[in-house]
Amino acid sequence: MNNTTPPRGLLDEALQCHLIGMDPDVAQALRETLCAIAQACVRISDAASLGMLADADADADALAGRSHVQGESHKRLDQIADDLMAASLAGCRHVAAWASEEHEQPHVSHAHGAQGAHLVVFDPLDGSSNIEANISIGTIFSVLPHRYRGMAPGAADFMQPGHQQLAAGYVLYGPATLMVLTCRRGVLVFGLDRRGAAPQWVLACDDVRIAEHTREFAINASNQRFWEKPIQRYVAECVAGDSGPRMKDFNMRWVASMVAEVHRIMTRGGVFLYPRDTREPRRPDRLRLLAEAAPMALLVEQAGGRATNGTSDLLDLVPDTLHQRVPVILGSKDEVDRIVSYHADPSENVSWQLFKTRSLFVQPQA
Ligand code: AFP
Repeated sequence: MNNTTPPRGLLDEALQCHLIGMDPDVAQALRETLCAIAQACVRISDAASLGMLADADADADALAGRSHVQGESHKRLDQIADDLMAASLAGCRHVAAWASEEHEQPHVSHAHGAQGAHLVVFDPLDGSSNIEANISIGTIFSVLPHRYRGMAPGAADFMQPGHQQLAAGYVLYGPATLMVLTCRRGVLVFGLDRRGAAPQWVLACDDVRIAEHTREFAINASNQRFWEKPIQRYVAECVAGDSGPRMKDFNMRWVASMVAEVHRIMTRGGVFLYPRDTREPRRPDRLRLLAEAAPMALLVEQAGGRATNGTSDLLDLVPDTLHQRVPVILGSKDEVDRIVSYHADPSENVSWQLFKTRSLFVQPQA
């Protein structure tokens, strides 16, 4: 990440500068939608930072017969995050509908369903299995165009390939709360500054570039015996280190929180793999295309990296269902190129390379 001369500016004004040259009405709509998302994430950050204390407050309130803040006593943090995002999007005049990882169906805005310019997809709290351990978690979001203005959108309107996204980003709730954002004009990083009377998103970097070369990979190695051959080969070669065909040592990381993994890659390069596996034949893929893979792919590509399912660019995949899952391989370009070449190698005998993006395979259910 290149931030030798840190830029400054608050979210709205930074986006105003960043979107110069775009149709002013289109730019304003995008700014307002992104600010609504960012505002929700400030509140999610507040809730996340309370951690176990939120439960303690709820317990104390329950014992005393008091109702907890917003009636949210004992709600799981991912449900709270989901509610906060939904409330913020409902108040934004440009959001026609939103789809959350937490719900089967999209939610159409009561007030702006027909006229809103945007559809928003989000994973309110990615890595939520890490919450109890106080490990970094995050929110992932994607803004798609509402193509049939004048009509209330349905699930079919969300079935757009990732390259149609108008913007995408994530918020990382770690030692610092950071928002990493793209409007297809490079990648920006904002930090949440809590020193003033009200928390503010401050621009910290306006040109994130992912290192092309890396010696670091991230994968859940406990699934090794279930991977397909190209992934087996890639990881075996990395692990073989300087005595293997790569002739250099590699390092491995696994946070089990995709936002944290992607942010590490943005910062110092690397490759993240959640490949197809045969653990549960009816559910060979783990990550969701619309809420996780596509927004991360847009960010990574805008930062000079590459994102694929092994045979096709993630941004080219057209979802069949709202919660469709896909294999995800993303990060430093050279490594992703290498993994793609292993998938294309006929000697690796990848059963599904014949079918490319989708078709004869039964699509896994959410
Ligand atoms: P949760 O939000 O259910 O914790 O899932 C997060 C995630 O989808 C993604 O962030 C990680 O890459 C992946 O799961 C880690 O999963 P495993 O470590 O269980 O393989």
